[in-house]
Amino acid sequence: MPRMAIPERTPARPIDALLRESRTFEPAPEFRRQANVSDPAVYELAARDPEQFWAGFARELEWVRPWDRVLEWNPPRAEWFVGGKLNVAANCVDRHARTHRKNKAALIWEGEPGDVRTLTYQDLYREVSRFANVLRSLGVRRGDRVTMYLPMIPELPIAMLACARIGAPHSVVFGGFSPTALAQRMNDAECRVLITCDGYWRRGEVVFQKHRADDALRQVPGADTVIVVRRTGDRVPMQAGRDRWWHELMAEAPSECPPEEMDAEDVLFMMYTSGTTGKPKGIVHTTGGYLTGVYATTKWVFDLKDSDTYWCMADIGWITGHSYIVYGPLANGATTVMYEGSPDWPDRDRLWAMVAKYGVNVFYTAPTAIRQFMQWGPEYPARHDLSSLRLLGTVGEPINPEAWMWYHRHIGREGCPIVDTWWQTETGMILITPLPGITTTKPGSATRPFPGIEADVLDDQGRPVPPGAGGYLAIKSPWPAMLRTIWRDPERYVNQYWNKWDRSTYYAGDGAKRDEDGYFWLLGRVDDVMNVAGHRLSTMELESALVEHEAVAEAAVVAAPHEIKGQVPAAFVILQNGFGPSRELEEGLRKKVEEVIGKIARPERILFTPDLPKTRSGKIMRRLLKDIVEGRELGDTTTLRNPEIAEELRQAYWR
Ligand code: 7RM
Repeated sequence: MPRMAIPERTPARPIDALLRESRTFEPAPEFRRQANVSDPAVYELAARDPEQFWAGFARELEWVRPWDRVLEWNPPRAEWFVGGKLNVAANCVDRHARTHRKNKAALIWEGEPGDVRTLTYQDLYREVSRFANVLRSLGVRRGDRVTMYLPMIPELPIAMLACARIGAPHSVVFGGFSPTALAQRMNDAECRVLITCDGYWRRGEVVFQKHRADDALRQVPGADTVIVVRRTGDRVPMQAGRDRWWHELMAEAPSECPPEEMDAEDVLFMMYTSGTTGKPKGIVHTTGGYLTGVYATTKWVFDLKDSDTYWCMADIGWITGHSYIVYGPLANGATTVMYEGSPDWPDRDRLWAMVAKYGVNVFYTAPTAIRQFMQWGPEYPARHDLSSLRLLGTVGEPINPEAWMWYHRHIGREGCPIVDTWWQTETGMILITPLPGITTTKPGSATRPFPGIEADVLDDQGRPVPPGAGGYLAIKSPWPAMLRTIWRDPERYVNQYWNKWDRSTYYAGDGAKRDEDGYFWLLGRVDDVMNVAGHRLSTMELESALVEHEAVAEAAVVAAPHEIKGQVPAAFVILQNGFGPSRELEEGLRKKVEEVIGKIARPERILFTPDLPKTRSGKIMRRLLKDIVEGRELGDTTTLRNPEIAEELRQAYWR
C-alpha cells in the first residue's frame, strides 16, 4: 500500500480546533437509570473475555444448533460461532411473531404521497414466508444470489428477509445507481434474478425504475427472471417469460415456509461498495456473527426498548439501512420506520411531522442531512411536537461540532444524548460510538470503541501515535460482523484491509487522532475514496466514467469541501484534440457520470485544462489538486515535470 498523507479534517474545523473543543455532555441521571447498559465496567469485562462477551449476545438469539467454538481466528480469516446453525429471518420475524409482539408494528412505512402501510410481526411473517415461497417456486436455491433494485418500500425488507429465509444471499443495489452500475454488480455476482418496481415517488414526480432496470438488463446476459413490484401503477413494459408481477406471484403463494437451517458462516448478503480502484467491491457478510453484531449494537447504542419507535433515515441500499433499519432493529423486536421520499416534500418539515405523527423515540441520520436541516432553519422542526424523541444518532462522516450542537438544540431540545457512530460497509456494525447511558460525549468525536472492540491510531510502521497526533485508524482484533471476504476476490480482501501492518490488524482507510481522554476523532478517508453526502464514491470510478466520454483525453478527480454534502467531486479534464471547452460539454460530462455511476456522483466543478500536474514518471499528483480545491497553499511542486501548471490551475479554480 502506498504511503499516504493523513488529511487535515475538511470541511469541518481543523483538528487543532476540534481537540480544543471543550464542551462535554454527560448522560442525564434519568437516562442513565433507564439505559440498557449503564455500568462502565462492561468495557473491562468485555476486554477481559471478548469471546464470552459476544457469546452473551448470541445466546439471546435463537439457534437451531449451538456453536462449538465462538471464534476461529486465522488472520486475516475469521469464523464466528463455528458449527452454529440459525436462520436470520426466523430471528428477525418468526421469533417475535410467536410472542406478545405478534400484533406489534414491525414496520411502519410512509410513502411520499402520504400513504401508510403498517406491518405487524405477524403480517411480516406471512409476507416474508410468501415471498420466500415465490422465490423457491422460481427456482431460487440456497446459495443463489438475488439482486434488488428497489426504492424505500416495504417489499425491499420483505424480499431481503425472504432471501435470508431460504439462504439466498441478497445484493441490494441502491435505487439511485445508474443502469450501468446495476448491470456491473449483477454480472459480478452472477445473478439471474432481479427484483425491481414500476416506479416510485421523488419530490412529487414518478421515477420510472423499471425502464432503468430494463436498460441494465440489456447488459446482463445471465438474467432470466425479473419480479416487478407495483408501486405507482404506471404502465411499464413487461417482457413475456422474464418479467412477473410481485402481487400476482404473491397471490398464489402459501404463507408458511420453513426457514433453511443456515450455518453461522453462510453468506447472508453482499453489498457493493466503492474502493480505491474503478471496480466496486462485493463486501461479503455472513449469518451468525453479523446478526449478533447488529443485534448487540442496536440494543446498546440506540438503547432500544420494546416500547420504542425507531427511525433510521438511511436508504436500505446502503449498509446503514441493512444493519440499522432491517436486521438490527428487527432482531430486537423493535418498530422500525421507513420513509419513501424526499425530506422536503411537500415541505421542509416532512420528517418532523412524521416524528410527531408516529411518536418516534430514537432517530438516526447523517451529518449531511443535519447540515441541510440547519440551512433550512430551525422553524421547520419548531412546527412540530418532538417531545417523543429521547435519543439521536449520526453516521456517515465526521460531524462538525456546529452541526452536532444544532442537532442537540433544535432536534434534541437539549434533552437527548447524541451517539456519533463510526463504522463502515466492511465492519457491518458500529465499532466506535458512545454508549448513551455511560459515555460523556464531545461534539465531533465518536468517543470510544464499543465494548469488545480494540481500536488504535497507528503510524505507517504500525506504532501507536501519541495523543493529539494524526495516524491511521486500526482495529486490532476481530469482531463478529466483520466482512469475511470480497466476492470472488479473496486476494483483494487481504491486500486492501490486512496488508498494511501485521495481517491481524484491520486497516480502515480512515485518518484519526485520539485526545488526552482516549477519545477518537475521525479525520476522513486517507485513500481515494470520497464521501459525498454520506455516500462512498471512488475517484477512480469517476475518472474512468469521464474518460469514457469521447471528448475526454484525461481526467483527475478529487474531493472538494462542500458546506452541506461534506465533499463533492471536482474534475480536472484534458480534452481530446478537436474538442473545446463549452457549457454543453460540461453538461455532457456530468450526464456521462450520471449514466455510468448515478446522479450522486455528478461533479460539482469541472475545470478544463491543457495539462495536469504530473511527476516525471507521469503520475498525476492528486495531492496538489487537493491543495487547490481545499484552498490551501500548494505543497511541494519540485518533483513535477510541469511545475507551473499547479499554480495556473489554482488561479483558474478560484477565479
Ligand atoms: C456506515 C457507513 C464508511 C466511511 C468510513 C468513514 C465515514 C462513517 C463516520 C465516518 C466519521 C463517523 N459506511 N464515516 N461514519 N466518519 N465519523 N461517525 O457510512 O462504508 O458507506 O462509509 O464513512 O470515512 O470509512 S460506508
